[in-house]
Amino acid sequence: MRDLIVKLGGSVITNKAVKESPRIDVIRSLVGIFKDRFRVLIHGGGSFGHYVAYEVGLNRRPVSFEDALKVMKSMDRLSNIVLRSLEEFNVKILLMRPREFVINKELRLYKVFEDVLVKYKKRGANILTHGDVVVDIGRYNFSVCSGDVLALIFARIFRPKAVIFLSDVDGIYTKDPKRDPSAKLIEDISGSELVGAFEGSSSTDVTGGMKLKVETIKRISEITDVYVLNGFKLDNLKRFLSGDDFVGTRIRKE
Ligand code: ATP
Ligand code: IP8
Repeated sequence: MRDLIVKLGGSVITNKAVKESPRIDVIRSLVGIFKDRFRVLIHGGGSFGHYVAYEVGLNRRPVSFEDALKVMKSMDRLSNIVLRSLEEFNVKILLMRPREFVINKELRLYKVFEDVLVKYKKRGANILTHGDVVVDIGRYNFSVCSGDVLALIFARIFRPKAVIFLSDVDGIYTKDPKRDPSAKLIEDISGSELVGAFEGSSSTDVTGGMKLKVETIKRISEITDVYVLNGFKLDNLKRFLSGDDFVGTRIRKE
């Protein structure tokens, strides 16, 4: 049954240390594992969008259409790779780019043209989408709409059984596990407790990025269960899908 929204994190499907380096085998394996289960597949930017975004100053200063387009083209290169994998597995899926249905204001989500998404849902479409550059009606001209925010937008419309985030670590920890060996994996928690776990922590390791991710996850958990799992541990993902014991973070719907 197609009852999931899955976000492939940029940390999994690309090598973030090298500009525009996709992990094609990882993408293929993940598409193979989830191909019959996702209704909406989302991917992040990793070393594609984020690199070029940094180069042109996106989200830090106003950018020209030409610079915004450079970031869009970078995301297109990655989404074309994901799409090719989906085609190899014969998945019937429609690519919808957020630049065509989202507007931001001062870096934050302002408007979603939902009607078209609702209509595609009613007609049974499966959707591929990705973090993107969108028009910003504030000072910046253009800004980023992240894949995490897209997971929230699509969860509201598609009402999936669960939203799955795949990253390069086992789930959400009390602190950044790559920097702090005392970090503990949070296994089962509600959305409001999760935000508290971060705010209550004296850690300064939690980046703005992670904080924003956690806040978005909290909002999704008002709609459905959320799981954060390691996208490299394929057997663990298979166990998760077949209802067996798995390692990861479950954020319970409240
Ligand atoms: P993208 O935005 O490109 O899609 P992503 O969704 O895969 O990327 P990142 O934004 O890279 O994810 O976040 C994952 C990283 O966050 C991990 O590699 C981890 O080191 C870091 N991180 C920081 N704090 C935490 C934390 N408390 N728990 C888990 N990971 C954390
Ligand atoms: O990796 C970012 O999407 P994310 C997309 O999901 C761009 O945050 C354009 C940098």
